[in-house]
Amino acid sequence: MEDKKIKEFVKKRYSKIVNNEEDSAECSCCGNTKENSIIKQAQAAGYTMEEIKSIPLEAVFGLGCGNPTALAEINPGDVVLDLGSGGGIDVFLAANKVGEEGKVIGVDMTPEMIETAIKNAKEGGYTNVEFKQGEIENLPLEDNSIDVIISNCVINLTPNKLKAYNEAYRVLKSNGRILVSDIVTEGDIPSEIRKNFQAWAGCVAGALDKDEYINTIKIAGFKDVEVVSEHNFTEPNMDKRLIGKIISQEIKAIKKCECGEPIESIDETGKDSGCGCGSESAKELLGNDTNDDSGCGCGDIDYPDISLVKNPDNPSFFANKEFIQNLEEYAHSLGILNVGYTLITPDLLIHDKFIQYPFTIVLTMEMNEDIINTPPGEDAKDLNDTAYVRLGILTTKISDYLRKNGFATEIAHPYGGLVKFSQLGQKASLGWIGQSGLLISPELGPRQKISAIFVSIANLPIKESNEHSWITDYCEKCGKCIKACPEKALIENETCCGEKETEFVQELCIGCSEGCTYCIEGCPFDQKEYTHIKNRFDKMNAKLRAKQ
Ligand code: B12
Ligand SMILES: C[S@@+](CC[C@H](N)C(=O)[O-])C[C@H]1O[C@@H](n2cnc3c(N)ncnc32)[C@H](O)[C@@H]1O
Ligand code: SF4
Ligand code: SF4
Repeated sequence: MEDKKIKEFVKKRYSKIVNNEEDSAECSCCGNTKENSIIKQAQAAGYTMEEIKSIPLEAVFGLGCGNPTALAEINPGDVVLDLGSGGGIDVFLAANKVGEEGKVIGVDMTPEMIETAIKNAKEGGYTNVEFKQGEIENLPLEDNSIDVIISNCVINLTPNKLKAYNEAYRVLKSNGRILVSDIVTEGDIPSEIRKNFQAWAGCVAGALDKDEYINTIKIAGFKDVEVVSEHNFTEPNMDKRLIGKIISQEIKAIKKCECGEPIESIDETGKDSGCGCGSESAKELLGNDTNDDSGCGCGDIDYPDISLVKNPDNPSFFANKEFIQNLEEYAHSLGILNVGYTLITPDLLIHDKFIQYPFTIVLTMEMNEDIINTPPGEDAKDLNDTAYVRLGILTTKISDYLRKNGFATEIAHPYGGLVKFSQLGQKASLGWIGQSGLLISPELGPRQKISAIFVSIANLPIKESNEHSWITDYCEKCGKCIKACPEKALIENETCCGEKETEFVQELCIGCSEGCTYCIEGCPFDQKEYTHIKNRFDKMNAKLRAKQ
């Protein structure tokens, strides 16, 4: 589903709710059902009758899944921001807490919601509230200007949750905190529900798995991320397949430096430069900080371990076949396409960092159609970054699985520059590096992101041979990626002995800074099946040999 279409659908749905046009029988959560009155729905979300009576009744739509102001420890004088403020329920509750010296700002993308909230504020005589139309992924607010952020059942609706949390981080002051009520999932959600717009607008399809949700907040840079409360979300009309899998959570987190000290300065891009201790936050690592000339954040840097599971004190060194099989099944169930095994050697390290265990598990994940079909630019970069975050999260999950089973691990984040992933993939026999510089695998061609886990398992099933080396000869005759590159970052040179040699001018490549994928799209291995290409190439070579 395209991000823009999702947003339009969500916007339409919430404008219909304001105008009482929504067929609420189809709503799955975050919506008022025919059976439940709005007040009952609000009480079920956690509001007391006293709280409901203290604000304009027209602000209550029964759309929340928690009561964030009750847990956000809002103080008089605070500047509070409500992400996706709807009719203003939480803005008005917070306004009663911050008093006249404080202020509460509500941001919502649906114009009808904003109009209703402004009307409610006027009629309720509120002077310390402000409502702004805008998107939570692009907040119409200054950096470093908010003390407390609250949000109630909104972030699950955005297709780009990392962007929303990055924005929340940007506008928060140092030591500012966020308290979010939101819907998350646990276990598999049927894919037809995931793809359904109605289910997205009803808060289910867009909801992230609970571990991924927490990791997303951490990657945005937040510290002390904590689930304050959680309960199973059910309602009379809920699809039976979802029962027990939809969870309403209240999560709090703080903006502070890794070392626990307040952040001292924010630069012009809104990125914190820490407290001066030199510690790098996950956000800094994924942000625009870069040591290469490509203008993106990839390479050169090591990533912090954001795993929720500690390494075992006395790790195991041997795994039986059944465990390896279960591990691979688990990885595939998460969306990992290939799992390969190899030993890391010094030539594959980009940096001189000590890695305790050389035994390496290499993981690949597909770069989906959306990334490939979106032309270079901001949207493509977002999609590309999201794929890195997703693979980072999956890698962490697989590492957690290993740790829980007694093995010690260390993660090489896909966006990081700890090791050379394409070469590692080749060494693990997952494919071969083509002239584009990318690993080409039978299953995905060049269209993959790669990550790795170093593990204490000394008897990994490492393959001795690599059957894909013929790709070098094929590339010599192809050269389509060179022609496909609009930036002339791939150039064909002739060596002194008349042979062709490809040069990669990385300064010209907009692959990371703009999410360019033309060299992937242009590659025959992206369009045709590996065996088909191999068979034709073998036939052609046989013919040539016969002629000689
Ligand atoms: C920094 C970086 C970039 C930089 C610079 C790349 C570079 N150093 O040359 C820029 C921004 C330009 C870039 C662009 C892209 N990148 Co990049 N990038 C990385 C990163 C983070 C580090 C690579 C690195 O610095 N290596 C260190 C140097 C010293 O190694 P090296 O021996 O010189 O070898 C590298 C290159 O020089 C190149 N190379 C070496 N020899 C030759 C020869 C030729 C002819 C060519 C064309 C390339 C080439 O290949 C190696 C891998 O980058 C890796 C992740 C990782 N840790 O591996 C991803 C990674 C290599 N990138 C990846 C991808 C997908 C891309 C892009 C398609 C962008 C995108 N949409 O994601 C483009 C493709 C450009 C291309 N044709 O190679 C994937 C490749 C997956 C695969 N199938 O192999 C990786 C592995 C990320 C991942 N986790 O999946 N990238
Ligand atoms: C489930 S309702 C919750 C409203 C309110 N928080 C409450 O508890 O009553 C979701 C609200 O978020 C808004 N919204 C959804 N996605 C948004 C986005 N990306 N940016 C800004 N607002 C968004 C919708 O317009 C809607 O008003
Ligand atoms: S990612 Fe784009 S700019 Fe970079 S080498 Fe490939 S086609 Fe060229
Ligand atoms: S486009 Fe052709 S030359 Fe380039 S990597 Fe793919 S097969 Fe090799």
